[in-house]
Amino acid sequence: VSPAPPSGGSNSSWSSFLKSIASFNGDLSSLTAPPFILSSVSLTEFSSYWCEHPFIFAAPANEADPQKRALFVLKWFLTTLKQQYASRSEQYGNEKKPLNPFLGELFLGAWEDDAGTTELISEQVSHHPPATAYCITNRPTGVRLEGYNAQKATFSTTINIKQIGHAVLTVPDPTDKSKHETYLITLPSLHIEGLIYGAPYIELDGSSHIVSSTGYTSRIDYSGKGWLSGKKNSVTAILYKTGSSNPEKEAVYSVKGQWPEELELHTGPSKKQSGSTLVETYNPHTAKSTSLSVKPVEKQHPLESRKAWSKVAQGIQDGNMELVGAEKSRIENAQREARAKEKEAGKTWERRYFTAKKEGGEDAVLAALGGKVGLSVDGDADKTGGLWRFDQTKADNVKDETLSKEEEERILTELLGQETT
Ligand code: HCR
Repeated sequence: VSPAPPSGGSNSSWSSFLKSIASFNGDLSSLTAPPFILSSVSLTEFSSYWCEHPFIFAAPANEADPQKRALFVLKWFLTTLKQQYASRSEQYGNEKKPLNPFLGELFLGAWEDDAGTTELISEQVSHHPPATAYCITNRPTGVRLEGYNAQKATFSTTINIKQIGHAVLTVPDPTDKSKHETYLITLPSLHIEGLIYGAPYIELDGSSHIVSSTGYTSRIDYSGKGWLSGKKNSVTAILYKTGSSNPEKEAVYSVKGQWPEELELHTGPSKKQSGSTLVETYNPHTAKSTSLSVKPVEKQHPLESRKAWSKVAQGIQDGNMELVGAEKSRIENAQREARAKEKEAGKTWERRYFTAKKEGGEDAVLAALGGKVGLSVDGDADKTGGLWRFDQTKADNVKDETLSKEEEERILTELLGQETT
């Protein structure tokens, strides 16, 4: 099959891109992609994909039955997959390469829907290795998701990506607000399909898990279109009592479908089981989604993603690669210099909203639940620059902060390499 480029690209640049992938060194940020697959969106924005439907995110807090709460958490997780992994290919016809965030980059916003206000804080907490941390809180219910992730890529037939990191969902107990339960969430591996046809898209691989402090586990199995059978972006999931010796048979709920298309939620191990009833059919095309509100660029902090990358984004949109290259280099050089200065002064960059657990320090959630889903107690800190947790004290301190003109100019010049007047 002769490689066809995505629309807007040329055959020769797509072919040389494919050739360069074959000798790819595993660092996704170093992948030199042709202009037509460059996205003007930074990876810090991807944290918002956890909450396309805030009312589904907050729903467990209003359910008194712990087993149904666990189902609601599974349902919410499954409903995030479409935006996380298929939104670019649906919007543009192909996956795109996002901007590689700089250390300290922020993406902040909020959703407003029937569940009230849900806030998003996303921060690039590590550059080498690149890792993004996030915290999403539904204000009225207190449901909170916090997590961090990095990617490790390898090449074998195509680009395969393992996600390193995890997420923790905290749900206040609706029957006793002084208590809360936690759900530890592992992240699926993925690979790029369709490269040879010039229409790259994501396929999820293997399994991921959600294990709760209330004694339930969900196992989610992903598969794609095989040579002879199978459908693209397929998923099955079972929810069972943690420790069950035969989860397939003893599942209390099960799910089947294609994550960007339709999902069927049933009671029992499978739809075919006698006595199994359909709980819900979820259709992402008709489900109400809410857009994230982000402050206008003029009102953003200089380290906020859309403000910091605005010139690069403009260049990508206009196809002006000279501008893109120059503006990217400006930020990268300024960042390199800032790190060198910090090193000289014996300082490290202070993260604005997150703090890494001290090396060897115990994390209560990982200690209690990590072993059940194959996560180590150190949260793979060596591969993500730290075991990152949201720091409420830091967040409270920056809440009322107003930047002076001088401070803003200092950030622009010293951290982003911009000339100010
Ligand atoms: C792999 C990927 C960057 C990482 C993206 C992650 C894993 C980031 C965290 C989100 O919560 C989930 C997520 C979703 C994305 O699907 C995944 C991206 C898909 C492609 C992108 C590569 C770096 C792009 C490679 C370029 C291709 C077209 C050759």
